[in-house]
Amino acid sequence: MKLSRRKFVGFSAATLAGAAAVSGRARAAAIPEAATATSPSMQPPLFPPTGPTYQPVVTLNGWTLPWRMNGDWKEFHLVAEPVVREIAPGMNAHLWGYNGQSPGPTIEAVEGDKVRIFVTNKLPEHTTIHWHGMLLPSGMDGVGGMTQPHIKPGKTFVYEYELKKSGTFMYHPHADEMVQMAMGMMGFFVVHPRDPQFMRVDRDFVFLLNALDIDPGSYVPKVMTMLDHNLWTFNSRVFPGIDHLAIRKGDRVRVRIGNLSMTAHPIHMHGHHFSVTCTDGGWVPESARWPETTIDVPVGAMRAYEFVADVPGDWALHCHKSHHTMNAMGHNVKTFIGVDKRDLVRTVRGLVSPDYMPMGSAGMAEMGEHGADMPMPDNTLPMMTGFGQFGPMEMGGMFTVVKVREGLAANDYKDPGWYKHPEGTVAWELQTAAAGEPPRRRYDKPTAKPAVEMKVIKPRGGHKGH
Ligand SMILES: [Cu+2]
Repeated sequence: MKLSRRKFVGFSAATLAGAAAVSGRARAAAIPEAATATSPSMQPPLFPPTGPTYQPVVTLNGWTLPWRMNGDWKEFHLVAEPVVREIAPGMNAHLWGYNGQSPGPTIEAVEGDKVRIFVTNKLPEHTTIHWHGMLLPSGMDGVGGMTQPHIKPGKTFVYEYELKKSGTFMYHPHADEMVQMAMGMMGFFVVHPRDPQFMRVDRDFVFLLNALDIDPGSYVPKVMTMLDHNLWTFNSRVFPGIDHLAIRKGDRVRVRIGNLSMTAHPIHMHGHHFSVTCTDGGWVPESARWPETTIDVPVGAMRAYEFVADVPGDWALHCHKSHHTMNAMGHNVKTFIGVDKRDLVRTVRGLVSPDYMPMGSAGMAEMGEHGADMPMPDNTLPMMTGFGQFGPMEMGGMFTVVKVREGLAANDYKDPGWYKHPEGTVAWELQTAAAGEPPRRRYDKPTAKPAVEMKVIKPRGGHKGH
């Protein structure tokens, strides 16, 4: 793992050898070291060195927070701080997050564990952490002003509780929430079942849905935006910067999706049928599940779905709100379908600027192809971008690819590249003279008269007062 250690006064920066391997000095100190990661690449799953075994999760473009044991307490250390996050190659955002990243690292533990979580505030304003969905003592719930005093800048608070239930939870501030969440402060908290066979899967992916509003050419999100965001992200990344989900054919797979944006996201996956097996309220009994291909993830909720990956190929996994699979600029581009470009150019050049370039009179697909060549401010991503093996993909935002392949090694999450389709299994172009001019036949019978005759009566002049 590419982890560097956060330096604390009096602490040495030791190399991280394993999840629970911390330096003797750190073990002796009251406060555990806080691991930091800044790479936007997915880090390998973190297997537990001691205690009950489980299949660890992988976080798209993220990592799991190492811990240490202190007696029978599992100790973690989160640092709330400003971070720089690469949204996709070509764009960095100045966000707030935890331990070097937004979203923060995933916390993993086991049902029945006693956890002690240190939270240090390196933000310019106060914060707290709320453990979303967790069953815990009221005073550990993290609602600033209500269940605890705020954590002032430079201070460290300690949260301690026992993990009563396995499942999928989240963490985020409950202090100046609109600003702090708009700045990217959030993370996952996965509690594995104590029985390693219960709800066992072969691959377990997690990611958070978040929205940012960053003007083209700028770096900091506009924190007062309520709904009209322009970057729709999985784990503060947009297509084509989002990790693909590498899966071995035959694997049982879980995908856990948390929504801490301000709008719902219908998440759709191609090629397989799945069932929701867990919400942030716990596991869904088998008798209460039904098959789906799209699952709406409401605001402030988590949905985990499972499927057996039995069909090899490249399968899209994306939000079905089509403007959520686009990047910035999406909102201000007018519809020009059917408009004659020549007239438009003449008119608009006169009105606006001699360099005006119209887009999209025959649809906007041309932007997918030429997006990267268009003049844009620095630190701005094309609205539609990305190339597959057959051409431009015309996507952005909340879009990634599930890649099911034969014979991957267990826990190998490396991108296997584009699917090699077996001969004769790809949609093909008809090459005959008639291809562009199909023979047409009217299917409906044109009627001679409209069914109901209507007479339009000219309205009288305006009402005149007495
Ligand atoms: Cu969406």
